[in-house]
Amino acid sequence: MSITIESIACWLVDIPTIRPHKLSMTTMGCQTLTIVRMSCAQGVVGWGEATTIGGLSYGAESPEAIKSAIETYLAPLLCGKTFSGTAALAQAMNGSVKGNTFAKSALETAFLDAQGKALGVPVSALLGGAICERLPVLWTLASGDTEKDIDEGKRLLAEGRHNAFKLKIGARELATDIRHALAIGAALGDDVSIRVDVNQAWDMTTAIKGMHQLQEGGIDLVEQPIPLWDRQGLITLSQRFAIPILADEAISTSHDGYALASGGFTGAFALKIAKAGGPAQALKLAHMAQAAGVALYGGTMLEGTLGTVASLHAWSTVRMQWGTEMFGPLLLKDDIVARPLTFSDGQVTLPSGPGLGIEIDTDKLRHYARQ
Ligand code: MUC
Ligand code: MG
Repeated sequence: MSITIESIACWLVDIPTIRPHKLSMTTMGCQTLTIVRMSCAQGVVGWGEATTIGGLSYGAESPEAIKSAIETYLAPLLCGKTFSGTAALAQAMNGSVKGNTFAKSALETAFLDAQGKALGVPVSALLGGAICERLPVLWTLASGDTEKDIDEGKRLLAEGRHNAFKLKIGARELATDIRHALAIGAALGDDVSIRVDVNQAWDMTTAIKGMHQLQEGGIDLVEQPIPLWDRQGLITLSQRFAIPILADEAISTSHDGYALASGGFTGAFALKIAKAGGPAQALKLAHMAQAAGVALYGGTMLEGTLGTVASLHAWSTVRMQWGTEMFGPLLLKDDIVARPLTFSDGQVTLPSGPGLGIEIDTDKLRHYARQ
């Protein structure tokens, strides 16, 4: 069903985090969501979100630049036009705007929400159809303090909310990071999956040493140990160690995935809708990975509920061998939706209902929107 876009509005929404979240390149105390409302013909309204981490410390688009790209370049391209689906929408956007995948992701999400509502079907149905209603979801322990992380992990295990954890390392010297990771692994027990994310902080020499020690210590997975540009290094590490590598910053699109897989990379790809330009675009990388026998993982940019649900609709259509990390809303003190997602037994439930299946709380949107 074709959708005619009439107008697009955009807000920057600042929401504090429940505790400082320490990554190798920044410490987050607040998350900025770029929220999009797409008003379409027949009164249909779609919502989208683009969110990055720590201003410009993770990716090349800041929240302010995302809003500017949408308002100045992308919205004028789309408003007043009719699109049959995400392929037509992407063609229009990519024809005139290079890169800016975060901004495009918010718009593709809003379009899918509108099209789903117009057709009376969930977004997952527009992306191939959900093969599961609940998805595994881990939690990131990243307070920066080993004892605090152990307490947090034990509490979440006791509550049954999560049974797998990711640790953020790379900011401190290797020996300290290894001690930190192995202490948490030992305290939480053998049944709990522990993975680490280095966020590109190591050089190759440190990575070889670090991977060896993490492998010996029983850590399950190492995410993006070296800089994103070092594709050959990632391939070499993946072939040298039994502990699997998860490529995150190194892969955004199916082109990146193809280059890594055809170069001999083994391991897994972290999919993120923002890196690819939207839920439908991220699935192109997923399908490419499936063809190459590379495992999948549902990644987050620590989005609020809107962006998290958009991702979940896409992730529900493929098998995620490494599960997902779609816990973003739980890291935020508040959100802009009427009903929160349900997290229990290490899983999150995909909302039902047309479109994304969520309702925006416009009072909260007004309250948190930057003036
Ligand atoms: C990243 O690099 O994976 C995902 C989970 C988390 O804690 O940080 C993000 C970013
Ligand atoms: Mg990562």
